[in-house]
Amino acid sequence: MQGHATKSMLAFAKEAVSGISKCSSLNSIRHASRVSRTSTKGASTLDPLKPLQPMSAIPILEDSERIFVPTAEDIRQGEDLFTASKTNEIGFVLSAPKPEFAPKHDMPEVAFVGRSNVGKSSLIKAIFKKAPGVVVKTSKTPGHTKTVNFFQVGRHLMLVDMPGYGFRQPRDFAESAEAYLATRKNLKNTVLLIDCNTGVKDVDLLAIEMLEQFSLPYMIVLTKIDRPSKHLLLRSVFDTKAVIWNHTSFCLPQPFLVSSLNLDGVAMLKAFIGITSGVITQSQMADSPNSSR
Ligand SMILES: Nc1nc2c(ncn2[C@@H]2O[C@H](COP(=O)(O)OP(=O)(O)OP(=O)(O)O)[C@@H](O)[C@H]2O)c(=O)[nH]1
Ligand SMILES: [Mg+2]
Repeated sequence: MQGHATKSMLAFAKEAVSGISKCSSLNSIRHASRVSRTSTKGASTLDPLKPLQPMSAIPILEDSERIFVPTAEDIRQGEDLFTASKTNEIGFVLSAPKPEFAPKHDMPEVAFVGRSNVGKSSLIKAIFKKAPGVVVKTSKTPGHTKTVNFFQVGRHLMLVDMPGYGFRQPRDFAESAEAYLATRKNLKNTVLLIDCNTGVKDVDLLAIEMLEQFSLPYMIVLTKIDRPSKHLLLRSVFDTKAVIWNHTSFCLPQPFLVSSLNLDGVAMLKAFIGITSGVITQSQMADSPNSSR
């Protein structure tokens, strides 16, 4: 990596929302220096990578890879963003079988992609835990989500639940999901989910290749981290990092870890989505010369 660009999270978010090329946005964040903020007590424990560090002789993330260290304020704003209220209505909008049926609006969108059964719908459901009226359908049976489903978060952004690829992938996957990823102007960030218990499979490498071809900024989120032992989880993190290092140019170097079952890591992801969508303004404080952080 030729890491010389120094750009803040705020700059990334601004670029993302102002529609500057997705490619330059993610390259900026990928090569960004560590955001120089001290995490506030309590907030950093929300990062499931942290308890794994004592088991590793080397840093799990180099400073240059640790792009996001959430503060308590980031977490608070992330929680607010995804809490339903009269002034922040959260709900299902529509299912689009093809991109031309997608809703028309000027908000940023964040898409959740991954193998069937990896936990995409469950993660969106976990993110909407404080929006109890929202129904996100999940299932033990792979191939459950068949269309591209849009969920609106106030007037701020949309989360997009995609059909899974791989086993029992919908027949029209190319015309629906792939076409959405290839063409959707509102798409600002893509969350690629990988099951930490199985690791990156060949079919995931194909998905990575596709996202790279589209020059899409994306991040990898390891799911179902409540299942493996800490040692297996740590191995999965290092394997994922190797994939990011060897196969990607547009992927965030920092993998995120989540459990939709016990909500580990979900608050951190909410804050990150808020910031990179330009909704949360934390970095204003971090960037300000008067900032005490
Ligand atoms: N233990 C555990 N199980 C999970 C987690 N997330 C999802 N699951 C389970 O995994 C199965 C699949 O979850 P979904 O969220 O429907 O998966 P999906 O990726 O949306 O699947 P498709 O729509 O078929 O592509 C369900 O049985 C979930 O309960 C998690 O974090 N921990
Ligand atoms: Mg689903």
